[in-house]
Amino acid sequence: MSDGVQTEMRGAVGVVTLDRPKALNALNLEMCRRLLPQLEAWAADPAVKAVVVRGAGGRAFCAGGDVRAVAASTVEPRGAGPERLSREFFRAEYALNHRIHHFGKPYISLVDGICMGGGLGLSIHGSHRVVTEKLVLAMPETGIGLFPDVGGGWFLPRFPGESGTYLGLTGARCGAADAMWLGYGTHHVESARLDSVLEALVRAEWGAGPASAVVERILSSFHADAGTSVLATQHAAMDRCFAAERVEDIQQALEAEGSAWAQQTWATLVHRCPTSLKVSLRQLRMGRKRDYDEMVAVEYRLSQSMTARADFREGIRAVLVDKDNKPRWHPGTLGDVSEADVEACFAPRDGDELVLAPG
Ligand code: QUE
Repeated sequence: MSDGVQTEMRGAVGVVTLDRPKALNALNLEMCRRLLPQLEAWAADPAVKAVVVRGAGGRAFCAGGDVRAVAASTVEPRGAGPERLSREFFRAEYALNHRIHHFGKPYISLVDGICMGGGLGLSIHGSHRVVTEKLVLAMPETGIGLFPDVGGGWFLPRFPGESGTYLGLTGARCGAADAMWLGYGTHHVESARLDSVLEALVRAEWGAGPASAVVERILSSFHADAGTSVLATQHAAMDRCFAAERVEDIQQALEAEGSAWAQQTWATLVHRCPTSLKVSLRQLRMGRKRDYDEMVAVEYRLSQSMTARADFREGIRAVLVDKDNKPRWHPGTLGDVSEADVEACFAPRDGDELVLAPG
């Protein structure tokens, strides 16, 4: 059995295929637990020059984490196992992201189709991301009562201007040209040519020089212009509206902006979880000044406090179970989310902190 993920060596390339196509390759605990030791082994093996990660099924790279299973586990009767899933899953997922972040060899994601949330965690921390015309990229967590995790507190503030604040709060979807503009995509290649990209990496002569130079040369030879980014055209308005320190002020700035983009964005924010919005903005501002490893520890605290809230189960119900897309949030308005409520979500967890090996 593949346990949702296949791994194999091809030439000097370790190949990972995320293989849960019916769930759009959403990452579950078993997949994280298989991948982490495999990456450890490949990092330590001098015969491995590079790693390639891709999704099976042709529709998605990875739709996110298996949040449905996590939500189900928070309502099951307390016993020996399932109620621990929230703890075990986020620990395993963030440890995997951390391993990729510090991998040290070329780690190339072939991002062909849907890539959301946990899919960014599997790709953005590596060295290269090849995106295609099928890319749909988003951090949609504020729509299910969570927050942009898997390092979002670190990578979103490092996108151009306030684009990361915009993406993290609204969950807006981007295409390939946007992904290139953000710096998420390092190369843009037609979907139909991805097998040839992998083949070229597998056949490469690695020699004695740096493997990264070989990877760069190969990926560049397949690269084609991705066209005009929609995000880029909204850049100035995004910077004007999303620079504020309070979500209420962002909404007010969008009202004052008045454009069709601003009206749409305002309408999107109104449907997001109010507690998620306030928690996420604080997380994103915190991440401006902290390094990646520090933000992972913060995000682990948030993963535990946010998945324990009723809004998370309600978000999963509305978006993934009943699919009515009409979540009823509590509190239901920004004004009813107090500073103390937000602060409490960030509180250190006695005996349950995530401590990962430094760099
Ligand atoms: C926010 C999320 C996720 C999401 C939708 C959100 C997420 C996730 C999935 C998802 C989608 C389709 C599937 C599946 C999972 O949707 O993390 O198994 O078939 O995994 O608004 O964070």
